[in-house]
Amino acid sequence: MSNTSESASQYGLTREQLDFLEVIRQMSVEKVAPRAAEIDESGEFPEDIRELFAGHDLFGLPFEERYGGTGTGELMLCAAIEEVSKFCASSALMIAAQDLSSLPIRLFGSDDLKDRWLPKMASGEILGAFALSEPDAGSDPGAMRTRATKTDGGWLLNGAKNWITNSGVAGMYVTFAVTDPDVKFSRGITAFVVKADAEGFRIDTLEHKMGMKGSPTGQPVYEDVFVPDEDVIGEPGKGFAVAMGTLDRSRLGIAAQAVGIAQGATDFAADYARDRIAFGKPINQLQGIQFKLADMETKTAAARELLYRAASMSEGDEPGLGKYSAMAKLFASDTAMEVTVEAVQVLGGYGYVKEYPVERMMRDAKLTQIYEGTNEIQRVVIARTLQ
Ligand code: COS
Repeated sequence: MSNTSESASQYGLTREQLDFLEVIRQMSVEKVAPRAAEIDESGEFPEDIRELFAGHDLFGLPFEERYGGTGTGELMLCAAIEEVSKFCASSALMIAAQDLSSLPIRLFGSDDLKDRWLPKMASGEILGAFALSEPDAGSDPGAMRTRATKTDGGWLLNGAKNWITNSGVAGMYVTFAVTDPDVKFSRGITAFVVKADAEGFRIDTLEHKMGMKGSPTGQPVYEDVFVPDEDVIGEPGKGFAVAMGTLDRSRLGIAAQAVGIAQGATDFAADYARDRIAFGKPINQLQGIQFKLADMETKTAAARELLYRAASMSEGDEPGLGKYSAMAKLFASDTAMEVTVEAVQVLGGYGYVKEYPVERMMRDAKLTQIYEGTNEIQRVVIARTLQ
């Protein structure tokens, strides 16, 4: 039993769900791990992994059974993201991004929107994207400039987004735009579903990133893109709350990714230290290395506990979820960064070269401190609950 399964069972995963988790772990070890370095090196979106996940129902994890999902809840989703992230964080991001991009519809969408989009997303036939950030509005999405103006039967969108995960591979982009520039910005924003093949929509640039290279990040551009009224998510003017309510939950997925990266790096460093001989004995017999490994394991376990506590709150609709998901994301991503830096140190010169996965893990970990709200924003969200 992995430490993920062990903790998840204590937070209420059923026998059946634990078995599913074991299948995901096996699949990650056998099929995902051997592809991770190649995916990182080529920077190409791994269609084979997407098919693998679709075949094993991994895209169904965020969804209820009535929409073709697994109906297994938030904790199972987090545990699954964690298992995959131990071996390839870019691949795990496909699942987290499917959660993020479908949450606006799941939480705020009409029945019609749910019926039209969720089954296709649950099967993995369509990947989604969440287009909130802009070149000049990342931490402060209320300052966005993308506009939607009312027209007959719908809206016309104009503007550009930035740093959007799944750019170019998504079939739909949940897009936030200002619909009422006369009111305080956050009150005049509306959420729309924009189809990838809509006229006037294109992806301009794809970024060359430090890490998470198998996940395409780009800049969607909107030029008079028509979106029919029925593709508005929630009420016009209430889009900011749609974005915030989504992020309150989706940040759990990033925390899970960070816990997975941290555990993957700890496991790899521990295995290495068992085999690597220096001064006539395995380096895991040296206290300098032992203390590093002990701290890595402890911090990762603490991050997991906070994450599972937050994930359990999400299932029971307990108040305070936003605060807990921010705390889980903050703590887990800072842990992933610290732990992966230490893993590189344990491997020494081998840690710094691409033959070993820990330098990739370190680069991937960095993004978890930045996306879905920088850790400074998480501290803002947490601090506001203390005032
Ligand atoms: N859930 C629902 N509604 C929320 C909310 C939440 N968690 N947080 C704020 N709102 C509502 C407020 O109630 C307020 O509504 P009214 O205008 O009707 O009063 C509105 O949203 C604006 O709230 P506020 O004034 O607090 O917004 P701020 O601009 O000060 O922003 C933070 C607050 C910093 C929390 C927000 O801008 C944020 O989360 N930024 C980071 C965004 C992010 O994560 N970007 C990453 C890219 S997405 S991958």
